[in-house]
Amino acid sequence: MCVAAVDGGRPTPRSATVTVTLNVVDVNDCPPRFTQSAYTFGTYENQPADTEIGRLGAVDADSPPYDRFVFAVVTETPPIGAFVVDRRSGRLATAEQLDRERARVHRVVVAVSDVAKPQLSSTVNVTVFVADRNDNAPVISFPHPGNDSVEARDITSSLGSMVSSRGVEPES
Ligand SMILES: [Ca+2]
Ligand SMILES: [Ca+2]
Ligand SMILES: [Ca+2]
Repeated sequence: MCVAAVDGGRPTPRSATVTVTLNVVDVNDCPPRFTQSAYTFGTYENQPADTEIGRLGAVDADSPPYDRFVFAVVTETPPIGAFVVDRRSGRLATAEQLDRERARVHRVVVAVSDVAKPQLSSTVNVTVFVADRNDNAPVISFPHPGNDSVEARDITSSLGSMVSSRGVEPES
């Protein structure tokens, strides 16, 4: 930076210049920010714990050491503790098997906080959709107890014999 000083002398003002070097000392005034305003991921139900759901990213505009940050899960809906985020890498994974018949959509709020004082942080909404697997046996709702299942089998077998008898007797 160059600073000039000019006096008010007449008829000719006198001036002098001096070069000033400013060392700006950084302070922790920037919170870490997620690289996306929101995240949406999909996964299948019934996968083992520690299945990776996705990766969260963040940046902190401060210079070291004020640009270091860690991730943490803040809240979950439904609140069943089904997700865990790696503090350092932002890897979001399951903490247990997911059951689509229990919850098709999970909403997770994740925070990223720097490690300085005062500590600054940001949060982001993560939506996880759970895709279906065929993990439930069909439930027989008909016939009702009573019951018509024997009659249905009889109809099927008699239709079968009618078809085969027609097959061997083309004239009928
Ligand atoms: Ca910071
Ligand atoms: Ca299931
Ligand atoms: Ca299922």
